[in-house]
Amino acid sequence: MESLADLQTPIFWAEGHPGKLDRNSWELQIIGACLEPQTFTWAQLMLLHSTTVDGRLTSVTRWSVRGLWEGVSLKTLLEKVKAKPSVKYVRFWSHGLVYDTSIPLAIALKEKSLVAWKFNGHFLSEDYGGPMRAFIPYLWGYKSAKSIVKIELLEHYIPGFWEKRGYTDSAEIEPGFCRDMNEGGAIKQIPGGEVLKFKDED
Ligand SMILES: Nc1nc2c(c(=O)[nH]1)N[C@H]1C(S)=C(S)[C@@H](COP(=O)(O)O)O[C@H]1N2
Ligand SMILES: [Mo]
Repeated sequence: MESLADLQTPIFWAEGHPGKLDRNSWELQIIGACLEPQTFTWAQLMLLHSTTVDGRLTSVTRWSVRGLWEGVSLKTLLEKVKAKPSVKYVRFWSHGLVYDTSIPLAIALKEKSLVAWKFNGHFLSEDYGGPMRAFIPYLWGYKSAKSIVKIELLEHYIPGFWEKRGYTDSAEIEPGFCRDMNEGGAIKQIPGGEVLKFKDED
């Protein structure tokens, strides 16, 4: 099955490309409003119950790519660290701690919200946020932070990299036209994140 590169998915790095990243020594720290903050090594993450979801990454710049995303659900990770009942938002931090973004807890707990490491069976490359990235298909792509090293559990909202620069805090996907990368960039309509065919054409 096709990789993100095969589908010519655009590569976004507002903070600059991170260069080569090492999967085996990667660590993901979870801190903030929880009883048992923890740093997960790559090996520890691989032992967790993984899940594969069919979902779309849809950018506010109007392209969308669908595939099978594999990783661990945020719900599982939040249970592991014993998130406090006071948690309201989940904040992702990318490698280098320049790019961050936060999502409401209710979205983080949905079944397709992941820390993902594979797309269509291929490990994510550095271009696409490897070794691991947030995958939040319910919201615009800027919430799906790439190459994450830290997750912070917040009691109050903090605007992230793009939110401070004018993108909405809610990142609710608005209906409209966008390019479907699974179909060579053909223009389609997207109500609520799922790209549907425009009109009745095939
Ligand atoms: N660290 C980091 N994560 C990021 C971004 C970024 O610039 N830096 N761009 C976001 C945006 S706007 C989108 S649409 C998706 C794009 O993912 P891709 O570059 O893997 O296609 O990543 C999101 N995550
Ligand atoms: Mo985006």
